[in-house]
Amino acid sequence: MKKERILLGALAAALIGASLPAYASGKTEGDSWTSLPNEVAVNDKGTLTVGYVMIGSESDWRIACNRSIQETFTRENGYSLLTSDAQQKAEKQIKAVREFINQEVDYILLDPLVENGWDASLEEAREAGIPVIVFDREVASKEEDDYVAWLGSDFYLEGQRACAYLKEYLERTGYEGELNIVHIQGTLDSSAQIGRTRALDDALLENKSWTLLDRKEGEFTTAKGKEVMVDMLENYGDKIQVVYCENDNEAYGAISAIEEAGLKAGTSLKDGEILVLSFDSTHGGLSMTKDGEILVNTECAPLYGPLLSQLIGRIENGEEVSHIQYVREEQFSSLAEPGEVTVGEEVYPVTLITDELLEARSY
Ligand code: GYE
Repeated sequence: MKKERILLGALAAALIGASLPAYASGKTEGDSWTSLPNEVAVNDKGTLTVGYVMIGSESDWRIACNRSIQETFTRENGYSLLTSDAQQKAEKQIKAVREFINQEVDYILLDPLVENGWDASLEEAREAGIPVIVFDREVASKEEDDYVAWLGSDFYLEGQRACAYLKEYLERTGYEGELNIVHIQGTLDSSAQIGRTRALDDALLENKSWTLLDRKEGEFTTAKGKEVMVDMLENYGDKIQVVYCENDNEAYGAISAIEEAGLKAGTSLKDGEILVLSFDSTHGGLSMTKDGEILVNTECAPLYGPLLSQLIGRIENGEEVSHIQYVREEQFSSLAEPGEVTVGEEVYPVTLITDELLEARSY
């Protein structure tokens, strides 16, 4: 992807034009919404040292996210990037925050594996005067002074859009019977899991004919997604009509288990095909959505590097930054209808996947 570069000095002017529009959602009033930009803010005032507390590399989404940060925070752009890979261990992340504090970095970028357990280390960073920017997943506390800013997805809304799509699909195809769902969850206590799970729980309460047969943790990986799907197929066989996967990698695993069981993942429930719902919309996930193996793919945007560098630019310039900022996302399917879904009062378009769209997806 070609990146345009803007100098931090010129950033303030650039950002005034691109001020973040308000966007109706279920969120607190005053929270901002933005799209992930391509522009990297170049720091020309001397090198800034940034410590990135990584989660790991469990999924295609995560690999794309890590790469985006590594490609943004380069020497050339005025940064020295230190990274610490927690390999999915919450304790390792807390240790990494402390190490970055000891190293007196200028900024800490924190993508928290889980929401809880952050109070002490965030307080230590605050006492050391090191700004922490939390992004992607959330920490439990939203207190103004626990961290400088949070940027990420509205995971609950993502789940609501997925469930709204399923409901709309059933109505349009005239399906009126009972619906048996299995659910593969992401890493427990991660924001992405919490939001997407809560949305399904709410939809189950609302749609009386939907039954949750089983729910298991798939850790956001292909291997675990497959393992738990094999298990659920053994227990429920062709009773399963819908698989709600909390990311693309789990969907790859689930689909491979479905095929190995001699069943078919597809878009025709009436023909006995299993409907797979997924999140992320990576190249692999979108390609399976285009082929109809995934019914609907609700996007979760991973390329945070440029937005994080812009935010640091604003802070360096002494500008006010939004404490909470949500990223706008899309939803994709290979079916022309439904072309939109409604959540609350809001109507969201569903994009039909084309070859061009797939080609343009860099991750
Ligand atoms: O959906 C999944 C990943 O936190 C949004 O984590 C992220 C999630 C993403 O491993 O693929």
